[in-house]
Amino acid sequence: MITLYHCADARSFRALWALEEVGEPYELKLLPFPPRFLAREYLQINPLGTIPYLIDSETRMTESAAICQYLAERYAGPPLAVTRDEPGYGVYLNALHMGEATLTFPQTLVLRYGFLEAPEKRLPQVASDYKRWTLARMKGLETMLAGAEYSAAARFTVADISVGYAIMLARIIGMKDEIPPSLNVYYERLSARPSFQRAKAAQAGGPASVLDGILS
Ligand SMILES: N[C@@H](CCC(=O)N[C@@H](CS)C(=O)NCC(=O)O)C(=O)O
Repeated sequence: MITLYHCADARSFRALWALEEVGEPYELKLLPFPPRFLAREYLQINPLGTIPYLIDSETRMTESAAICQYLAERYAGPPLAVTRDEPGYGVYLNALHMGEATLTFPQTLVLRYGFLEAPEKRLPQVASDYKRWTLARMKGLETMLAGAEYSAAARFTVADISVGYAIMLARIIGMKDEIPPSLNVYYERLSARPSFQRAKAAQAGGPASVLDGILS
């Protein structure tokens, strides 16, 4: 049985959503955020202290986009994954990694220096610079999508989970009205999927998320 360590609405949501898409049974371990401080024993399991952490037999994984790729390729295949023989393969991998590396990473600086640090340690300049950075990348995403329903191969894949989570986080931290409207339409299409709804339901009732307090 697959085990996933998760904090509500954090990047591990990608893994939870992907698990719901593939339909493989799993055990969900809900942690308070940040587990490094609020669940110290978790460091014995994942020395990085970060979530997600996925265990599947001998396999241990800590990167949300890689977990999506792993679950799709190991347990589902097409249509959820794009195979290397398909024309959309490169675009698929690009979107899968872009969701985390380009679209989510700058948001963590907005989150940390705009919301999570104690007020005296906040850095408004960093928060506003990385907010602008994020919005510029979101504009680039809009151009890349060019009105398509999905990010690759003209169908829903785990690349959409990766990119969709980045938009979900942007909306949580107050950028909903600043990101291009077409990205909100794209996100609403993704989040209407039963798998997304099941993932949200699965995390309900766990420890409160640090993101709860900053919902805009
Ligand atoms: N690149 C990794 C980042 C993992 C990560 O940093 N997760 C954050 C939550 S969104 C975390 O665990 N932060 C808590 C900490 O650093 O103590 C991924 O995509 O999964």
